[in-house]
Amino acid sequence: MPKEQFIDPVKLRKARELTFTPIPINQYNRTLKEERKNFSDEDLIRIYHDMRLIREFEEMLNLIKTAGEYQGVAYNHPGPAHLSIGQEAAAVGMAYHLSVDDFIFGSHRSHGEILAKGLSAIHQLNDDRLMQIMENFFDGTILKIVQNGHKGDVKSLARRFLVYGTLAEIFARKTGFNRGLGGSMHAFFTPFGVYPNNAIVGGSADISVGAALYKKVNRKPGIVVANIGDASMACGPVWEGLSFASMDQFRKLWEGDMKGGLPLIITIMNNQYGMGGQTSGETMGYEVAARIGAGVNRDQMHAERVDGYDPLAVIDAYRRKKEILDEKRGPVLLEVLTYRYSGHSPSDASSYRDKKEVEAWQEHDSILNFAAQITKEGVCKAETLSEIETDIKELIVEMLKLSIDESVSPHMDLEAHPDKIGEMMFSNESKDKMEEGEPEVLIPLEENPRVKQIARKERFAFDKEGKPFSKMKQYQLRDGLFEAIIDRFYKDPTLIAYGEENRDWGGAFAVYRGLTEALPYHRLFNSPIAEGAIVGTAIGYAMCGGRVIPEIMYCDFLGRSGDEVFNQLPKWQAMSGNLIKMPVVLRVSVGSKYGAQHSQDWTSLVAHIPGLKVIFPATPYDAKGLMNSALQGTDPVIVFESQRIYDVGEQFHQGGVPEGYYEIPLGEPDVKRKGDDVTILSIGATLYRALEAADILEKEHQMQAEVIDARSLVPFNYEPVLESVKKTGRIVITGDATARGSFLNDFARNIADLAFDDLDAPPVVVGSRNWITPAYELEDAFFPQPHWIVDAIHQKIVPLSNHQPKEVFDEKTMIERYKRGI
Ligand SMILES: Cc1ncc(C[n+]2csc(CCOP(=O)(O)OP(=O)(O)O)c2C)c(N)n1
Ligand SMILES: [Mg+2]
Repeated sequence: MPKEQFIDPVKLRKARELTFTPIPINQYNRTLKEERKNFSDEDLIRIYHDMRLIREFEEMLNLIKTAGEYQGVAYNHPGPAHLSIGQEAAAVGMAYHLSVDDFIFGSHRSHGEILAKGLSAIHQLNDDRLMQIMENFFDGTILKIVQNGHKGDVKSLARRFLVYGTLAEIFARKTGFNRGLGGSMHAFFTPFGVYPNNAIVGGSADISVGAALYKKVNRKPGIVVANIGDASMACGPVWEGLSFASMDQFRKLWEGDMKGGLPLIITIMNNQYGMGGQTSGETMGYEVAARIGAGVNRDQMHAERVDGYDPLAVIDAYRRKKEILDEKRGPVLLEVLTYRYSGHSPSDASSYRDKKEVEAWQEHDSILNFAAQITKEGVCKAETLSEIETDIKELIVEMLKLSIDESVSPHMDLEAHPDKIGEMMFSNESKDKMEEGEPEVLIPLEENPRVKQIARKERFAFDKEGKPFSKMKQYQLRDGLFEAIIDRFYKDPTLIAYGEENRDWGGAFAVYRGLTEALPYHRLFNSPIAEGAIVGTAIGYAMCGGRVIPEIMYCDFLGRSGDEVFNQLPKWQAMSGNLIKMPVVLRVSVGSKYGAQHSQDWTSLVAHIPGLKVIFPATPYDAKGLMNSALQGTDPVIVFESQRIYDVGEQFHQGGVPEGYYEIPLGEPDVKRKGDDVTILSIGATLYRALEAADILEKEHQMQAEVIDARSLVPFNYEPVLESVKKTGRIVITGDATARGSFLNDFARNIADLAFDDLDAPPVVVGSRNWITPAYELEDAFFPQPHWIVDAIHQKIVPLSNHQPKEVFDEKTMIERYKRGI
């Protein structure tokens, strides 16, 4: 809500008409003769070579998949191979003008793009640089393999490196580009500017927007290209990515050299089919996919369709579109018309299309046509092209043999190293900043109004007599989060934060109040209401080397970013073979008072996903210390915050919340109250209800409860809890998540396992009811209440004398509820 942009009713209510500019379709019309001034003979032959190599590579895989053999070499590849036979000109045309500083992202069908971009990089880099890249990559492991038996120059060695690394990855070998953990659909190689390919349709769209944001904010050279399919244009993350990429603020509100559009080309690789669904004519309504650009922004995203069967047309388009990006007028939407002869995958019987259609496209084959053109034009003789073909075939046979040779290219040995993949789930680094440099800020920290306001607050909730200070006077949980975050903004020049209403408003729950004054637009901004893109762009930003704090306003909206949180954020570190770091601290606020769609605690959902760290601080001291640790790390951390307790003061840490920097390690639970008779382990805001329960137990039943605040869900150190259970022999686990399938049960199960001999009774779970969260006035019947904990102890662990339970936990009732699914 930038106040300076006045929204004038008089102007806006006037009658007028929107007009669109024509969207070019296949407008390239230069002849090869005309193009010869722009391309040397060598260039043209190279274009042929690159297309031909991709074709052979994919045909080899097709034969391996369908006949189990290529050129007499037999192999059974059980994994996927989504081939792009027919789409070569689109890939080579794209890569031609891109440098290693230009990053491409792709889809499940991106072998061709990896090879095209890699070959283009090899052409552009000098020998020293190429050797350096090959020597440094996995300590030269791949280089050593491809050097063996190689005769020739560095570029031909690099070509072997590229083909081998890609193929070994497809075959899940530990010597592949991603240690065999990515595979066919996810292979990539960042030193050549090839960024992750994504098996989730449209998955690369919002991630690539984040990569472009990284380039812009950190003033990095190069552009970003997302190669996504025509069918992906139906996907939510793609639309959210388009919305995010084309926000007006880049041009209207960002200042100085930050003013201007994102350096991004979203390329629709339009092969005209999803798997079997025909996009134009059946499953979509756009007819020409480039039409979409017209609805996105005033520039119509400079959208056009080019003929992807002519490599020179594609090269021309990229050259022109790159110019637009250089002028900061991005983003661009480019539709590249193409066609795959190969099935969606080798098991595809092509039942959805007529053989004649495939044949008709084969008659227009880009490689054959281009070969005919260049020989006709006298660029080279047909024999030269045959020699190229022979050379490519030899290369591919040789690399195939190497990549399937178990002694050269083994699979990861998980018998000898059972935890090898486990070790790759997190990077666990500790870094003040992701890059050297001076962070851009607007005022010195001490001049910040919020910092000044906090300086006047009481950092411990109680005075010397134990009386609480007024709420306004107390240093609150939101202040703890703020201090950790603003401190990092002044340390790490790459750090940015965004989400809904983050700027000016100060975040919906006032954690960011004071940040707007401190930071330029490009470090703190309002995003569109696009939770998928909020997380997806953060993933792309982090992948490229930045640190970022995206925010989801209510936990219930996590569903909107399901793919990003479940499939992307947690997986890329391990899928990359640990080449990628993911310093994304995702803040998620758990709602209160707003009913069913605004008050659910979904900690369990994310704790279930391998690859995410999950914390839920419940005190100002823990909020600051845990947030500091999350921001110091290089792993994705989901930080849950409860709206019930943003305003609590520090009641536990004697001396109050320290003013300086300190870290609380992720994974360490904390004993908030000592006791010998029963342990209560709580998650998040339920801590305060657990403490009330402890008061009741003490006053009414002379029982001392030990209350442990989990603080973290993943990772989690069970030792302090086991220590407590050894003493008490009893444990109740409580939190606000609906009990069924919750992490509370995970805790219970593991504690039963680990402390069986010390327990007098099985661990008891007290979670929320398996209902919708009702209105605030009815919430007490839904969320665990202090007396529920007492009632559960009475009914499930030890009978309490003179106790009349109100909440029922007996077996009969529970079995009945389970039967009814509630
Ligand atoms: C979210 C999601 N839905 C469905 C699939 C299964 N699937 C894989 S590829 C594909 C078709 C994709 O078509 P398009 O985006 O045009 O790419 P193309 O395969 O044509 O290259 C489908 C439905 C998937 N991988 N991800
Ligand atoms: Mg398609």
